Amino acid sequence: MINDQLTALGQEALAAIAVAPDLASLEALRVRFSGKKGEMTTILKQIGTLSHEERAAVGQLANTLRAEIETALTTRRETLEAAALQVQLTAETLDVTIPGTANVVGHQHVMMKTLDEVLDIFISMGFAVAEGPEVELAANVFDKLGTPEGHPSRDWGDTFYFDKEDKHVLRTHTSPVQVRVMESTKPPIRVVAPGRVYRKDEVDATHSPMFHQIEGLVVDKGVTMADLKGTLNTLVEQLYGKGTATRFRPHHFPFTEPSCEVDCQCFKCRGQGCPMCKGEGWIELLGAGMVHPNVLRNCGIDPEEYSGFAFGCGLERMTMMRYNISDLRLIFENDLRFLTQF
Ligand code: 2NM
Repeated sequence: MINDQLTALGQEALAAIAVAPDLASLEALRVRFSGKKGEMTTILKQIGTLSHEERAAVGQLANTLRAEIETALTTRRETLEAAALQVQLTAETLDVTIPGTANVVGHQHVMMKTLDEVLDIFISMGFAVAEGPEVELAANVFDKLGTPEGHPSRDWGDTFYFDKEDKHVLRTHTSPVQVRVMESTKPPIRVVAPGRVYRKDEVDATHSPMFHQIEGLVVDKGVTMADLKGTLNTLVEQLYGKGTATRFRPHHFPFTEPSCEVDCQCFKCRGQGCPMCKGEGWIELLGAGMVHPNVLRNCGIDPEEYSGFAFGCGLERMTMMRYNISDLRLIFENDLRFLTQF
């Protein structure tokens, strides 16, 4: 009687375990058939009503069935776990051979490359680098530099004014930085001032209302035009190679006297004449001169005691020559097809 019950239970259990659809139902079957409070235990509670011999036989059958059920549970669990793993592996398939999306890493702008090269040269000669505001007092941009009210270079058509009183302007050159240095530093002074400057120009291949300059200033006792020539010759030789000739032509600037423009021998044709230098053999590089005594005085430096030289140069023009760029606008358009070439 109990044997029959056990055998039937065993068959039912094995049949159910073999087709358990998932691990949760399998666990439910384990609890139901072989758990401590399971159906097997319930049947075996009747064992007390049996004789000694019958008990042994029932006990043996119960042990056999228990073992069969355990084995079936284990087998089914392994099958279900393998299937679950397979499902997970398929769902989480990762193709490590697909090329990744690389981060785009930027690089230095071609004009800042030129600036760094030029700064390195001046720093090696003992110059410091100075900066100042782009919105400046007209006094620093014009008055103290020998261009009083009414001077043509202060024209409304050329300068971005900030207020009706004309007291503030977008600086038209970086000379106000040197003015600030002279006002705040006792000579000797050796500085270069790179930065943005603004003029009311229409955009074309060689003009932009915002461009960059680097200007320089040396003030000390006994500074002469020879120091100016030596310094600028060194710049040209460092940029374009030893032995590159320079040419100093007389010129006029309001803030220097005497003033000059400095040409360097064409670095393409070495002075023979070519399209780069328009057949001249020379390329205009910068403006320079001995700082006007009135400018020194306006900035709190006694021109009887000190003298100085200064120079100024456009960075875009220099970059265009250095990297053979034909149109200024390319420098500002930020087209990566252009920028990544440098
Ligand atoms: C130039 C040409 C010549 C210049 C003068 C000064 C200052 F502030 F010392 F007076 N800074 N830069 C200067 C002189 C600039 O640019 C073409």
